[in-house]
Amino acid sequence: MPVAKPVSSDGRVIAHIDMDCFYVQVEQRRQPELRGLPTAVVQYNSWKGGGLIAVSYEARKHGVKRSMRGDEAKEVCPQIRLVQVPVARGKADLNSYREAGSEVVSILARAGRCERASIDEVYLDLTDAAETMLAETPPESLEVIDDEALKSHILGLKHEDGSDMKENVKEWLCRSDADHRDKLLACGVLIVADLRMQVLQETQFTCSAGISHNKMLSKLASAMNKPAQQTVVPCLSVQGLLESLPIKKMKQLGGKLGSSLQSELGVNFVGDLLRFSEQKLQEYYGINTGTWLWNIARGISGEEVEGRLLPKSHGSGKTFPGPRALKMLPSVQHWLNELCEELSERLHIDLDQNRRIARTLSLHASAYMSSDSDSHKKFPSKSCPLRYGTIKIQEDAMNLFQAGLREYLGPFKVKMQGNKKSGWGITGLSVSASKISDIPSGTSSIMKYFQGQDQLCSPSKLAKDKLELENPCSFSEDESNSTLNVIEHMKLPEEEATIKNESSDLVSTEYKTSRNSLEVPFYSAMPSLEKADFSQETPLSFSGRESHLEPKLTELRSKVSGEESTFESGRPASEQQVKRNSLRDKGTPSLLRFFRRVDPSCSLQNEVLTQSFDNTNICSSSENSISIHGDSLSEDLQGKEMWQYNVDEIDPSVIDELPLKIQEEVRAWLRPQKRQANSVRRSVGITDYFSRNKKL
Ligand code: DCP
Repeated sequence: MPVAKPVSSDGRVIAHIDMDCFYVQVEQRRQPELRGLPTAVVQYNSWKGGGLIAVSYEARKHGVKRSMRGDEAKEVCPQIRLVQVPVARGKADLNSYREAGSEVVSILARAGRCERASIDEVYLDLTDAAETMLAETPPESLEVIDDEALKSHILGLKHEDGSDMKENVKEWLCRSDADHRDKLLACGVLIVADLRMQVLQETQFTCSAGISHNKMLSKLASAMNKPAQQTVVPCLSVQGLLESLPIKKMKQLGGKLGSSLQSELGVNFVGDLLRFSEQKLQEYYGINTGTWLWNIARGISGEEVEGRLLPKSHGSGKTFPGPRALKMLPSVQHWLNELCEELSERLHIDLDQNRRIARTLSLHASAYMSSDSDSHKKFPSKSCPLRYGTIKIQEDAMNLFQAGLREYLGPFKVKMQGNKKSGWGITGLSVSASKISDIPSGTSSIMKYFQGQDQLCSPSKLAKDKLELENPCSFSEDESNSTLNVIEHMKLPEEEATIKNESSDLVSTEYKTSRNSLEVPFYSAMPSLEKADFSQETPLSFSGRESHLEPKLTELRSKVSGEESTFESGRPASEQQVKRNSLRDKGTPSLLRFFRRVDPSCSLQNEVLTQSFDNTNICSSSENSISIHGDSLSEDLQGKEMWQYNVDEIDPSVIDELPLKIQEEVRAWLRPQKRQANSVRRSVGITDYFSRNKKL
């Protein structure tokens, strides 16, 4: 076996904290009489007693496993207490678990950079805290070491027969001759033990932890000794740990790649990878995967702790096992509506509370074909740009489902509509919203939305926008009618609005179908120049009279005229500049778009009431329309330019989609209108306002 390169460690101290049997603990806190009893939480669904989703450690001792259903659990452990998850909308309501997870996160985040990895898992970068402790109160200087820290498991630490384990640990923690990295880890041990105690005292929850120099090793370690314990991986123990770690236990190697490593290369343990050079691994699996494999064999992982306290995505799903499988489109529609309603609610809470927007809507389903019981074909996951608003999400999700179903049924000659006796059956449905990012700071008020937006409102820009509007959507795969519908009502003008195929087990990986797809969502129905954001990561705002807008306009023009095809690779320099600028000017899906999309012809006719806000004026024009202008704007547009829109055109549902603060402002302008309730036309969505052909 070749000699391994030394394990890389940059001296960081990373902890992975994982709650123990989390849902059970939440239920036990709610019902303290369950504490200490074999308990499991079951899904909402009475089939065979419901599926177990969390099992207490007392129940595990009796052989109860998460893969069991309630009835089986009772067979192996008759005294087990089964608690059903709370229910809302006919499905599991996980809010109490999410909130409990947030309680824990808020405690852990006190200690260092904190990444919420799942509902009950957190990564912490404790490097600074450990460095500070080492400088000020190193473990060796402490008279008493906390008992919880002394109970730590230190990988590779030998315990002589009869030796006191806690004494050994204390010795390890307090070694004055240890290498600096191990000294930092020792500090990490004390910090994490203390944090776990705080979590217990403040929430009544226990958790387990792994402490090492990187995320990968810490995650492995946290699972090694559960519940309510912590495990440390000193540098010198990394190789021993990986040598005996089954390849499938490693994150990301549980699936096809792990199987391939076993069958193609005979790699059964992570340490077996040391037999292969980096080049060889690259030949087999490509440059990136090859290098990644080479690194993990040595315990190297450079992944940063992200500093994110909020979830990366939102999802809502339900299973329909056995006879509950959905076999008709209307029942799928019913459940999708329920799921989308929940998703939409959570998106709005996220928007209101955290000022975050999601950009991608995905649909996943599991299905079977009754005419072909041997088929293992997977229902293809689909995604599209996310539009805010429950009805829109529901429509889009249904269209994604139909696109997926059409593809799924492809080889089978089965009717889409479904048939109760034979045909297809849906055993699981979920919708998720991902690509979530912050609305940039500085947009807390509607005023900020309008500052420096001048160039975008010039008549020439409006003309260009018009071109955008008229530019049809394109598709990157064969479109079904339903697919087309999704795109049509999204009205994503210049982009390749695409329903993306996703492998169900790689749901949240790349989303690079469309140059604008990530920019679409918040006001996706509002075709606007901002959509010409060529970056995939960041929405674009126009925060001033910036010269970089010009290349953007040029891009747009060329795109509209068909000169531009793909942005996937080889970006020209000007385009890269645009991207850089767009990143710099991280923008907001702004209400401004709402206003400035309106055809200039819809100016108001009646008297104008003016309210002043800082240097920007919002002019409410009595009954029919509102104009907005700013000083800076006026300058550039020879003092004439105003954004105007017709109050009659405001759909209350649009207002509901705005950030709360902005809602208040808009509602204030509209108040006089309400008295004229009959004159307010209710349309179905934002798109309706912006139809260029609409008669105003
Ligand atoms: N969960 C779920 N469905 C699954 C797996 C988990 O709903 N298939 C929920 C219930 C769990 C919670 O997520 O309590 C956290 O999952 P974990 O995998 O971390 O498992 P537990 O926390 O239940 O147990 P452990 O102590 O083994 O981590």
